Amino acid sequence: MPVLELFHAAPSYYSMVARLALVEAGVESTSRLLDIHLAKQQLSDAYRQLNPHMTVPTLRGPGLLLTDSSEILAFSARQAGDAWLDADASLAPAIGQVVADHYAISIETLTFSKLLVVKPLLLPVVKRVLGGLSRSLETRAAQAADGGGSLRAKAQEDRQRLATFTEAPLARTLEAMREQVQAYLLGLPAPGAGVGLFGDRLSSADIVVAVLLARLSMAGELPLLEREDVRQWWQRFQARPGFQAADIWTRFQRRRFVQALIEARRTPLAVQD
Ligand SMILES: N[C@@H](CCC(=O)N[C@@H](CS)C(=O)NCC(=O)O)C(=O)O
Repeated sequence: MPVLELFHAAPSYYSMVARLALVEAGVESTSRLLDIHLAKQQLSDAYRQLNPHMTVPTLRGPGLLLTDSSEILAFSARQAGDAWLDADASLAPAIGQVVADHYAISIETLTFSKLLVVKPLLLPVVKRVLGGLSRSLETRAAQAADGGGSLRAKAQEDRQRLATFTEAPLARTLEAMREQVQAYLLGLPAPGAGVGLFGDRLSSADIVVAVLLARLSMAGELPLLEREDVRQWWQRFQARPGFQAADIWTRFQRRRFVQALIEARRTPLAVQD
């Protein structure tokens, strides 16, 4: 298969879903790092042409453009074929349900409500950044040659984010997120001794649950995982070579964060052909 390019950011949750899916499915891709935090390269016009949501990840190849991690996950499952249990028609609906329920969890709300409960002094900074972002996106939208629909939608998303963190007490928001995640984890299948949550092979469910547990670990929320069987599966999963190769963060790595920003800025035009 010709080389695919993965546009992603090192610490980004949904980039991790894409990286892990591709690696575990044995699909090779070339890394194109973006600085989504400081330089905000995802908002550039060049990247917007590629992915109108202005989010990472994006997977591009000849005749292929996937702009959402769930699409990259489904693509990986197709590439994996019988190597993943998604190919088993009797298991596919249950696997699909675990994946869909995962995507119903707002990882961003979980991560940020936790961060802001622990560090409340960051709230004014978050408000200022989100307020500034939505204003500058609106300004660009008004001048955009293409009508600026995607920029306006992004500005609206940023206003919605702001509302999430300001309209309800943060501790209550965090509590609601914890309840949702806890219920999700309790609803997972009972893994046996095999590599996968659903049996002796991996599936899309393993990918999303592994990245979710990595994020819980990073946020100091792993105690939400009360089940011993899933804990054991998680221990085994972290020892997989693919877990290392996909660079799944279980803690915040300051030095890697900075390195990835530098690397991303060295290749600012990587989006273009
Ligand atoms: N539904 C999208 C969500 C992607 C997403 O929210 N990515 C975050 C990073 S984890 C992002 O790009 N944030 C930058 C921004 O929204 O400006 C997917 O699954 O790919």
